Amino acid sequence: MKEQRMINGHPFISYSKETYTESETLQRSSDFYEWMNKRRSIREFSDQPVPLTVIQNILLSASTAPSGAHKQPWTFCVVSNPSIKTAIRQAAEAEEKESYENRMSEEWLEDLAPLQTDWQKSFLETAPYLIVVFRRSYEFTDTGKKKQNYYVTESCGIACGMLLTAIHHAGLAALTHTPSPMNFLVQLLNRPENEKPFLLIPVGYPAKECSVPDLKRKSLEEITVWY
Ligand code: IYR
Repeated sequence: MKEQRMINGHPFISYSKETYTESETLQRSSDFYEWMNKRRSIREFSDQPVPLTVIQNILLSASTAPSGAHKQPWTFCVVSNPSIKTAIRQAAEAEEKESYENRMSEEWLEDLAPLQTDWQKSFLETAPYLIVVFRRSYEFTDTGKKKQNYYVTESCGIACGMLLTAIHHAGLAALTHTPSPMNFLVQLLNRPENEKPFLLIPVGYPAKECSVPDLKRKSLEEITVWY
């Protein structure tokens, strides 16, 4: 156990971490980029099972994310029950059909053409796990009073980024799916009023035959300004 000392009545522990030589640092940062650049969102999943412990570990990794005032304003609902997955697919497809046919602008549909998506979401039943991330805008105290969380969107976004990285690291793949609107998830998963759906992330192995759009990522020049 690390030794605690108090600062203004609050416990602190000393922190240090492994560092590397300059050449090791160069190598590690480059290797990590090469490896991260192999991550792709997929829409064709295998139904091959994934051990529950793997899902628990990737969620623990996600929850190491920094968050406003360390409130950790997220709930990860993990769905493997086939009838709940079917209910989610049916509700998502109903919304998506309406979106693709009536709600999305021509410009939006044109922008999506390279991805060749449509309203059908069979991956919601095929993927062994659906992780539904909820953002918690506030908490309830023991006496039922509302207590504010901070930077909830930023915190959940970072946690989801770390979740996707942990999924990739475990050799699995995922999709960041945002059926719109997502309110049906509140009812289907029986969530409390302080939680709002944030992202729906199917997780599993890619199908044997899995293709992804041949997208290019922006160059360093395109994404940076140096001062
Ligand atoms: N939610 C729809 C549409 C969609 C929107 C964006 I922005 C994407 O990057 C991909 C899809 C769907 O999931 O099909």
